[in-house]
Amino acid sequence: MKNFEDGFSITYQEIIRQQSGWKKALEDLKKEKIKHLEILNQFKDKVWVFTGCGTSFYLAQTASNLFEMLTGIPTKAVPSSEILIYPKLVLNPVTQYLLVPISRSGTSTEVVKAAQKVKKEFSIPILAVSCDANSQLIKNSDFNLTFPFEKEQSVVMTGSFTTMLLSIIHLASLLVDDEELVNKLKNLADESHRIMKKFESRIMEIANDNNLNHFVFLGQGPFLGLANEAALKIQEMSISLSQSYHTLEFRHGPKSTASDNTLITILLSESGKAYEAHLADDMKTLGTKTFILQGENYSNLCDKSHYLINVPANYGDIFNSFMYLPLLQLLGYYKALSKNINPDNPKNLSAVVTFETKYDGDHENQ
Ligand code: F1P
Repeated sequence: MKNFEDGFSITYQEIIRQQSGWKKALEDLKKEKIKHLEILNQFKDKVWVFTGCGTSFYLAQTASNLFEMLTGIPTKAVPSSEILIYPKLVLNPVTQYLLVPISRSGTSTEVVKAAQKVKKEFSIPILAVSCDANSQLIKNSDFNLTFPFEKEQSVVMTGSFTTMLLSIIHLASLLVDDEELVNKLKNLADESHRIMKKFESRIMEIANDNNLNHFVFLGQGPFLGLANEAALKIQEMSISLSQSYHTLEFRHGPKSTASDNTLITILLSESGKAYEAHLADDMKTLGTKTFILQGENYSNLCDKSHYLINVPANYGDIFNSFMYLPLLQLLGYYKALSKNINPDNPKNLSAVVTFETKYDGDHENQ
């Protein structure tokens, strides 16, 4: 068995193979078009509640914004634990919902219990999204989005995030009669892989700046979920201090912790790029280093950033997540290597989080 000491990393392999996985998933999802359109038509007048745990919650945040931007269907995103603990803050009695639990394994305790609780106590239908078509979550659901997926051996989620997100974008695209959207979906995997390989050395350069030990990731709208995920990745893989916020929120207090050991990464959006670029320039006065990810058609809004990666023009706020995230996953991976930490074996973590509870569905067992 090859291992980290031999220079092999399963996490790295799973990061760089993810785009080929997208192609396989899309091919399979296309065959389910009729079934998926039926789901959309049955629930397009409901509020779609996306939920998950850890990385899958950040995926839920990103997916809910992108799904609503594409379809106009109202959505919200909550951690599955909130459904268990404060269900009435998530689900009100006058609104009709569809629950969309998201889980790589389909077995994390909170997400499985949340789906059971919602179905049993609130009679809300479940559309589950998982990389494991045979998981408990899928078996307990009314509908599902599953696809062929090479099971991840790594603890941290990488391609599972982007492939499950892509399955949700594909579902949304069925409601949008837009040829340009279909073409972007078709070209996305090749373009993302090209960008990932083109800028891998730039990411290594950033990760090897040993003066940087505090990482802030900023994003608005669908890029907040991505910023949260990027912060978690660098924490999990490299045991580094990281924070994430709505981009413009950073000025309102959190910037007090910024120093010349800080790297502020801004995931620029089409909608907010002027505001976000201005913040990037502001931050330079704090002595921090800035790393901007943006569409190349955003022109030189951030010509003062220390690090800048331009992704292909016109993929915009719907698809730039798929350009940005593989690079941010590599940042966490190479930061781990720079600290001689094995990203395949994150401290205190397991690939799936399950635990026994006193609670059995809707009442406490004494
Ligand atoms: C999600 C999760 C990840 C975490 C780690 C363990 O599990 O908790 O968020 O980063 O990889 O698994 P799942 O419900 O998506 O399987």
